[in-house]
Amino acid sequence: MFKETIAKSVLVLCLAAFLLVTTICQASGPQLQELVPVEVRAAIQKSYPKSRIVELSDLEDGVGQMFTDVSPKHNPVFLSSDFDGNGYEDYALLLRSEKLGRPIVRLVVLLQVGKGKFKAQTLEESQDFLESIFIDIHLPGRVQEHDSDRAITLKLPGIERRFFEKSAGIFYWDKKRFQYIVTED
Ligand SMILES: [Ca+2]
Repeated sequence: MFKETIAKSVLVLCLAAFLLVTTICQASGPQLQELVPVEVRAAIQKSYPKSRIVELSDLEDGVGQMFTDVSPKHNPVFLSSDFDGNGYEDYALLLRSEKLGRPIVRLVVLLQVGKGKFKAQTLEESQDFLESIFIDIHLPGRVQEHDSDRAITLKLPGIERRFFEKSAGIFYWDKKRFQYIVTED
């Protein structure tokens, strides 16, 4: 009888501990920067020492809700793909820092020029609507320019930068450099 009581108490304690840990994990969720590979974080630190990767808490609720399964493959601030077609995985990130006392967000691409060797490039700097900015992969295919007859065909995955419920455009590799096309305004 006594042994049974102890066994039951242990079981209840274990269950309580499990529930507590589960609740804490769900409440905090994954930190976006933890999804970024260490060598990529090191390259960012070197090129943008005063920046940090944008976190979900920087963004308005609507953006967060679109990315309920925040994972390395699907999140609003960090993408990886072979954007320039050289066979190495590249990375695109949103970095937050300050300029003249005001917060800014940079869209940065790290092109992998050799195994584990990165070349950083700033594609864009934003000072407004920082809570609504996010990025996504745009798969190869036809893209129509906003308010124009012009259309292009992406041969490689592009980096789509969106302002939630406002506007969108795609940075895409064209021979030797990134070009930009507005798709929504
Ligand atoms: Ca590449």
